[in-house]
Amino acid sequence: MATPVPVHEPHKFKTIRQIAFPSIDARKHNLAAAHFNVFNLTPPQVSFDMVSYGSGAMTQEQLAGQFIGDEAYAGARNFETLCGNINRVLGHTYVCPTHNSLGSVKILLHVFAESGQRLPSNARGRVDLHAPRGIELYDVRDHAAATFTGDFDLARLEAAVVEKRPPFIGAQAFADGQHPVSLGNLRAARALADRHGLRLVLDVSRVVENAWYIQRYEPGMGDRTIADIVKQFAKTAHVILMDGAQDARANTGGFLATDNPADHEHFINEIVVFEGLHTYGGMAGRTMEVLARGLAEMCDEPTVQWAMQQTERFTARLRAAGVPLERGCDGAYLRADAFLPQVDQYPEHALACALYQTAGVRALVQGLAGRGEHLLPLQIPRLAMTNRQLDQVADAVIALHRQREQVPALSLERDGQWHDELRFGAVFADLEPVAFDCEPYLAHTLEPIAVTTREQRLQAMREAGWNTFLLRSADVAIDLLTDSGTTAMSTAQWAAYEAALPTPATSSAYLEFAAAIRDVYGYEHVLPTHQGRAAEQILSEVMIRPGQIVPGNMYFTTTKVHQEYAGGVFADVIVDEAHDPTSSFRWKGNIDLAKLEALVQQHGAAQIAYISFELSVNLAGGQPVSMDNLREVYAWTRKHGIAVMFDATRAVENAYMIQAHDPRYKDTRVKDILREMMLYGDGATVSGKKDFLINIGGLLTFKDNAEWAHKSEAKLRIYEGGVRDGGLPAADLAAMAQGVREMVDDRYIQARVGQAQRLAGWLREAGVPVVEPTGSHAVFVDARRFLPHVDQDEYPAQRLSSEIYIETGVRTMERGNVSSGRDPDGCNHHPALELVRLTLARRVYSDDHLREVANGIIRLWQRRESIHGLRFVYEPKDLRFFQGRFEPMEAAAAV
Ligand code: P70
Repeated sequence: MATPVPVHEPHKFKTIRQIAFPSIDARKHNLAAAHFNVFNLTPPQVSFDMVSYGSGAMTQEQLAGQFIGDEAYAGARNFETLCGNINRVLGHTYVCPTHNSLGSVKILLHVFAESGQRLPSNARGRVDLHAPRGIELYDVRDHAAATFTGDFDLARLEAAVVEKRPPFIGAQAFADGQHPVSLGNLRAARALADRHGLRLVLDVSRVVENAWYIQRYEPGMGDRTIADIVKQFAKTAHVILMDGAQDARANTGGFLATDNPADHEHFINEIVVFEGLHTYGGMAGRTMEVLARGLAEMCDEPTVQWAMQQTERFTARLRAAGVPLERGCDGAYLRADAFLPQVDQYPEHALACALYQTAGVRALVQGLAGRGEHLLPLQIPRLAMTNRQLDQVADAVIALHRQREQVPALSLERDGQWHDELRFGAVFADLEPVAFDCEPYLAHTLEPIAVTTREQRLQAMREAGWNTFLLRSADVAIDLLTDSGTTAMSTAQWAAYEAALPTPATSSAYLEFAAAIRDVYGYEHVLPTHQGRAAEQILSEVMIRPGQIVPGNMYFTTTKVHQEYAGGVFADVIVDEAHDPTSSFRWKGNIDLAKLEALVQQHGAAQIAYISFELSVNLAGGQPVSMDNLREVYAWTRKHGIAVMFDATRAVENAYMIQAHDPRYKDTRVKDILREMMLYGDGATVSGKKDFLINIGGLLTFKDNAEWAHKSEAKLRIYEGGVRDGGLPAADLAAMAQGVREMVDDRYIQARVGQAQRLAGWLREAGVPVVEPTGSHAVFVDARRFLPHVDQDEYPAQRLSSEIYIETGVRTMERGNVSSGRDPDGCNHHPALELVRLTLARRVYSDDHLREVANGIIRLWQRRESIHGLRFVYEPKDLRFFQGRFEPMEAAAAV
C-alpha cells in the first residue's frame, strides 16, 4: 500500500522568512506604481507570493550543502555529487549541467533541431521557449483523457511523426503544470519513438508530482513508492531535462541527462559555447550541491504525501466555494475569464490586481500574452506554507469571488508580447479588504522529525528512566519540552549572525544589542550573559545580603536556587488564585500587595532584598501580570525604598496578554505596552532563549543604577566572559539584537500566543483538564485531575508526561512534585500545582502538529484509569527533575 497521508508536516520549521503585511493604502499605492501588473511588485510589498518556482523551503541538509564543496571552475566535487544523485534517482548516466531549464532547452534545440521544424509535444508551455527560436510545437495531447490529461494521443503522435519528421518528441511530466502523464502512456510514446528512430525527450521538472498521480490513479501502481515510480518514469525517456527550481527545491539550476554517450558528447560541446563548462554548466558549485541534495530527498514519501495533501486541500476549499479553477500540480489555476465574465480583456491581470488589492496576495501570470488561456495560477511554494496560511489565502480568494462583480477591467496602456511587459491603467474598485491572522512568516529551511513506533518509544522511555529530559531528541516527533532556545531563527537573524565580527573587545553586535534593549525596555545598563540563570546568579549575589527575604510571584526553579545560594529566603507573594488551576482569574501572575505588606510588617523593609517580579509566570501556567498590578507594586516599593527586579524572560507575551485582555490597551502596540511595563521596575534578568527568538543568550539589565551595574560587571568578568559579551560570541549577540526587534511585532506575538489558545481549546473540548485561563507560552495539563487515582508522591505529572511520549512521540515536561523538590524536613514539597507542560517553541510547529498532539492526549484521557505512578530510583539533590530517574510503580510492585 502507498504511504498514508500524514496528518502533519513530517518536518518542523528550522529557519523562517518574515513576511510583510502592507496596509490597504500601501497596496493601492504599490499597484499604481507597478502599472497594475503584479509582476512589478517586489517581495516586501507582497504578503503571500503564490508562485512555486524557486520559492520552496529547503531542508537543513540542502542549506548545509550550500556551504560544502568547491567553487572550482573544472571538476568540482559538487558535480560528482550531482551526477551520482541523478544516476541514483533518475537512472541516467551522463549528465550535462545547465544554469536552468532554459539553458537545457537551448542546448537541446541547438544539437537536435533546426528552425522551421515542428515538434510534437504534450505540453503547450514550451511554446514560450520554442517559438522565438522558430520551432513550432504541435499539440498531440489527448484532450479526451479523463485523469491523465497529459497523456499523448498516440494515433495523432504517430501521424505527426510520419508527416512532420520532427527532430524528437517532446514530453513533459505534469504538462504545463496541469496535465499528469501516465507511465503506461509514456512507455507507449517511447516505443513509438523507437519504432521511428526518434528520441523521446522528457522534462522531469515536476516528475514527483506526476509520480504521485501515477501512484494514486494508475491501475496497479498503488503499492509502488514515489521513488520507484520517479525512476521508472525518468528512465523511459532517451534524454531528460530538469529545472532545479521545481521538485528539487533548489532556487535555480538544471541539467540534461542521458544514457547515450554520443548525445552527451554533443551536449557538452555546446555547453562551453552557451552555458559554462561540462562540469558546472553555468551553475555555482553550491547550486549543484543544493540541487543534488534536493534530488536525493525529493522522493521522500511522507514529504511528497504532505505536499500533495496541501494542494488537494487548497483546491478543494476553493472549488467547494464555487471558484472556477483547474487543479494544477502545485496549486489552483484560477479561470479568470469565468471568475470575471464582465471583464473581456486581460481578465487574468484584472483578477491578479484585485487579489493583491484586497489581500496582498500575488498570483502571477507569465509567458507569452494573448494565448487566450486566461489562467491565473495560485501556486503553493513547496513546503513553505502551513495549512492555516493556505486556508486563509483560499478564504481571501473566496471573499474576492463574492465581490467579483465589483472588479473592474484594466485599460491597456502599453502592449507587449509577454505578460511582464504589459502596463495598465485602472480605477480602484470598492473591494472589501481581507485580513490575515496566520503565522507572519514562511518556512525557509526544514528539519525532519522522528518517525518511531510505539515499541521504540517504550524502549526509549525505559532507557531514559521515565524522565523526558533524558530522552534523545532524535527519538522525539514533536518536541514540547520547552520554549527555551528552540526557536526558528529568521533569515534576518542569520544574516546578522553571519556578518558579525568576533572580538573579545567591544563588538558592533554588542552595540546593536544594547541599542535594541534601550529602545525596547528603556533601560540604560545592558549586560549580556550566556543565558538567564547566569544573570540570576549575578543579580542574586549583587543584591541579596545573607538572611534577607526575596518576595516573588511564585518561585522559578533556577531563580530560587540562586537566591538561596546567595543566602536569601524566598517568600511567595503571588495572588492565591495562581495556586488554583481551576480559577479563571485573568491576572494570576499578580502580586498580592497584602502579602508584601505583611512581610514588611514582620521583617522590616531593610530585610527585603528586592521584589523578584516574574512576567508571564511560568510555573503558574504562563500567567500574566496586569498593568495595574505592576503600577501598584512599583508605587508601593517607592514608599519603602525596595527595588523591583523583573524576570522579564517572557515579558513580551505578558505585554500581548495586556493588549488582548485589558480593553484600555487594545489599540496600543505590544512594543509600547512593554515599554510602559518596564517603567515599573528597576532592573531585569532575561533568559533570551525565549522572547528574544534565539537559541542561546541572556541579559542582566538595570534601568539607571550605575552602582549595581558596576558590581555586576565585576562578576560578569569572572563568571561569564567579557563585560561586552557575557561569554556570547558576537554572532549570537547580533542574532539576539535582531530577535529583540522581531519579538515586538504584533502579528508574530499574536500568532504565537494564539497557538497555545487553540491547543488548549481542543483539549478542553474533549474534557481534558487544563489550567485556566490558558497562558501564553504553553498549555498546562492538570495531572491531578487527569490521574486522581495516583498519589502525589507517586508523581502523577511525571508519569503522565512519560505516557504522552509513549502514546504520541510528543515530549512534554513535568512541572509538579518532582520539579518543586523536597522541603528542609526531607519530605516532598507537594505543590498545589501538579502539571504537565506542553510548551510551544517559537515559529517551529504548525496547527496540524498541535492538532495531533491534542488527539494523542485525548486518547490517553479516554484510558486514564490504566495509568499508574512512578517512584525514584535515582534522585539528585538540586534541580532533581533534570537528572532524576524513575521506575513505574507497577514494575516495583511486580518485584
Ligand atoms: C523553561 C526554561 C528558563 C527560565 C524561565 C524563567 C521564567 C529563568 C529561566 C532560566 C528552561 C528550564 C529551566 C529550568 C527548569 C526547566 C526548564 N526556563 N526564568 O523551559 O533561564 O534557562 O536561560 O538559564 O522560564 O521554562 P535559562
